[in-house]
Amino acid sequence: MTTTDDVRYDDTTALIVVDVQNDFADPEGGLYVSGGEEIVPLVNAHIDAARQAGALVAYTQDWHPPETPHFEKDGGTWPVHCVRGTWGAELHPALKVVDGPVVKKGVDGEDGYSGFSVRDPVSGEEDATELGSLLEEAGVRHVVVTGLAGDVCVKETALDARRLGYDVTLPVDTTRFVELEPGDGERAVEELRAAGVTIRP
Ligand code: VGL
Ligand code: ZN
Repeated sequence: MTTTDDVRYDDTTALIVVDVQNDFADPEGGLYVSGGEEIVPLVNAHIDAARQAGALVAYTQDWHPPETPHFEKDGGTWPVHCVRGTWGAELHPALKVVDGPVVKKGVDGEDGYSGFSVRDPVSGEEDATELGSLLEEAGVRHVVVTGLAGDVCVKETALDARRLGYDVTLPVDTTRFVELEPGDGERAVEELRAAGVTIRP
């Protein structure tokens, strides 16, 4: 077992690194999350601790087609970001990428807020990604969620992990918030706490 501050890793734990991509983590990115670049070394420390303990490290990547109702220009919410195959969709160059699955979400134009599921923004139809079965096959019981953004994809991933019955921890210093509305970050943390997610400094 290894620890990074208050988070423990062992071989029944998975670290899920959510959307540490240029569009979110680089100030030049299409949907830059303020301070996003600051988390990269902290996330890397968790990746090291997880690896040393034999924990699974899984990454997610928001991966949109050029046109999708996920984008404001096509009737949705967000500025264009993480278009498949572009610089903005690449994992941040300073992120440590170790052996482990990389799960792409939103590939068919769905909203892919949670790493575990995607949802058609028009019909509302939901579909699972491969992340759930990957964790199940690996015998995972504890999940640590990190990355971007804390009030969107990190939140939805953590909530889904709770729904699936995992013990979930969010080291909150390893995320940053979009704050589409002021206060969204604080509300997200409260919602996660209420859902039984352990929040670590
Ligand atoms: C995200 C907004 C839109 C995220 C993805 O990764 O948090 N936010 N798509
Ligand atoms: Zn997106």
